[in-house]
This record gives sequence, C-alpha cells and structure tokens, in this order.
Amino acid sequence: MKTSLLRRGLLATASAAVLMGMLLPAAQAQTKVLLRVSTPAVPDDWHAKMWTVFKDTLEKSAPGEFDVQINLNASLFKQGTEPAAMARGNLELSSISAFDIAKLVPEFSVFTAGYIVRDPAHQQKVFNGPIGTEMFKVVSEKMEVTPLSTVYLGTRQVNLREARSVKTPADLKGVKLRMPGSKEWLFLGEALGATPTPLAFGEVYLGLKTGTIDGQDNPLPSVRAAKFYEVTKQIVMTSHLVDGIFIAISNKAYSAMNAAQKQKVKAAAEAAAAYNNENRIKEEGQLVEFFKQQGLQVATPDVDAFRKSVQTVYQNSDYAKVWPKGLLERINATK
Ligand code: KDO
Repeated sequence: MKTSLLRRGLLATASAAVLMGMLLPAAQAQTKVLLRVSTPAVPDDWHAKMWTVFKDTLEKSAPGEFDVQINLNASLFKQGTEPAAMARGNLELSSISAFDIAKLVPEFSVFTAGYIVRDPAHQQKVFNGPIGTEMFKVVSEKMEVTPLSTVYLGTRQVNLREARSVKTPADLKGVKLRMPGSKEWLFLGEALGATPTPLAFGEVYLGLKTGTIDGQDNPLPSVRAAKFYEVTKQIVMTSHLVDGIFIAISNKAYSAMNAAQKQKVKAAAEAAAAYNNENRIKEEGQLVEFFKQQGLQVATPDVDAFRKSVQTVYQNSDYAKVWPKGLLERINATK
C-alpha cells in the first residue's frame, strides 16, 4: 500500500515534470517578442546579411527574448509596401528608403534628389546629427515607424544593356531606365535625362535579359549581388545618388517594449548598419576592377554636367518647394 502510493506519487511528479518540459519551451516561445523583417535585398548582399548581425547581436544582449524572423527577396512584402505594413502592425522591421519616406513626409524628398549627399561619411554625419534627429522625429510621428540606424546602400550608377557614349544627360534621351515604382523614383530617372520605367527590384534581372528595359541604376555592390553584370555591357559612373536606407521599426512594436529592450534593439540596428557600411564601402572600392574582368565597359561621363543638370531639375521642381527653409544649406554645411 505504502509503496504503491509512493510509486504513484513519484509517477505523478515525473509526468508533471515531463509535461512541464513539453510545455515550457512553448510558453517561452509565446513570450518572445516577435520581430518580423521584410526586405527586397538578395541573400548575397551586405544589407541582407546585416539582418543576421542584427539577430545575433540581439540574441547576445537579450538571450531568448526576441524572435527575429528574416524574410529576404521581398518574400513577405512587396518592395515599397513595407512602411504601410509596419503602420498596420503586420510587420515589425524593414529597411526603408528616402523615397518611401518622401511619400508621406514630403520634406524628406531632399534626400531623394541627386548630388546632395556627398559621400558615406557625409551621410552618417547628416543622419546621426541634429538634421537626422529632427527629420526622424517627423517620420516617427507621421509614419508610425521609427528609424533606428542609417545604412549606406551605395552610390548609384547607371548600368546599361548595350554600351553607348554617355557624357551628359542628353545622351540618355530615350533610354528606358528602370526605376523602382514610385513617382519620386521616376522623377530621379527623368532628371538623369532618361525615360524612366517602373519595375520592382526582383524583376530587373529578367527585364535586362529580355530587353524590356535598356538599363537600371543601382550602387555597384547591388549590381554584383543581384548579378546584373551578367545581363548588361556597360556601367556609366554618374554617381548621381549617395543612397541610404534606414533600419526602421513599427511604433506599435517599439512602444510595447520596455526601455532596456528598446535600447538593445537600437544597438543591434546600429551594429547591423555598421557591418553593412564597412563591408559595402570596402567592396564598392573594388568592384570597377571586377566588372572590367567580367567584360563590362566602365565609362566616366561628364559628372559636372550631370550634377548641374540634375540639381537644376530638382531646384525647379515642386519637391524643392516643400524643403524647409535653410535645410539644404545645413546639409551642405555638415562636415
Ligand atoms: C532598387 O530597387 O533599385 C533599390 O536599390 C532601391 C532601394 O531603396 C532598396 O529597396 C533596394 O533596391 C533593395 O533593398 C534591393 O537591393
């Protein structure tokens, strides 16, 4: 009697322990903060790999606290739809462009204009200083997403299917230049003198291969990672936009976190950007040689002619009308 009671007791304790063991991981998983990431970046690109740095950094600083789910190749949300998804609460994190922001915060269009940001160091100084603080505050209020760090996407160059002589914007007349699909992007293509054609990033390779477009513009590391060099013959070094994207989090997700969690998430976003920026800048410096080896012609246009023309187009546009007074001068004066 005594033994069987004892045995039953032991058995009950044992099965409770087994049950607990089965339930505990599920319970723990439920309490993890879900952070879904969506980006059009291709896996072999630094700004795709940076998300693994984000995830690992967060796992180190807050073990078991966050469930970071990385979705590349625009597999979760279409390029450009991420900010709306974040505002709705269907997505927590993404890297958003100045063009995405300018749709809802028109004054941000100053960063979509060609030949304004000078180089990656200038970009970091502008966004990590008072201008960035002011602008990001407006972004957070108007878009329900908060930028956490500034990622150097690279300096955009024109990349053509067939080589041609391009010295000034007039030489791009009639060239069907693919741009991402928003009016802010198309305007940049127009300012370059081309005929802009909207297409999502994921469709560019095929567009170049089949000839539905004559060219595209992207920084050299993106041309390498997405293999556009396989289906194009020329790169024209217009250097028309020192492009940046911003690791941003939905305000819904961010405001639900405690102060320590917020700080860790921000630090992880900064580590991810630093990883991208370092590798991207280094690679960008080496790629002209690589593309030449791949048989591409790398041409130098009259960059001053492009600069003058593009700056004039923007300054005379409706975009410039909403740039806060003195902002351009402050950007130029940031050293
Ligand atoms: C592109 O579609 O050309 C672009 O470079 C635009 C950027 O804002 C960004 O969306 C980028 O694509 C993707 O991350 C893919 O590299």
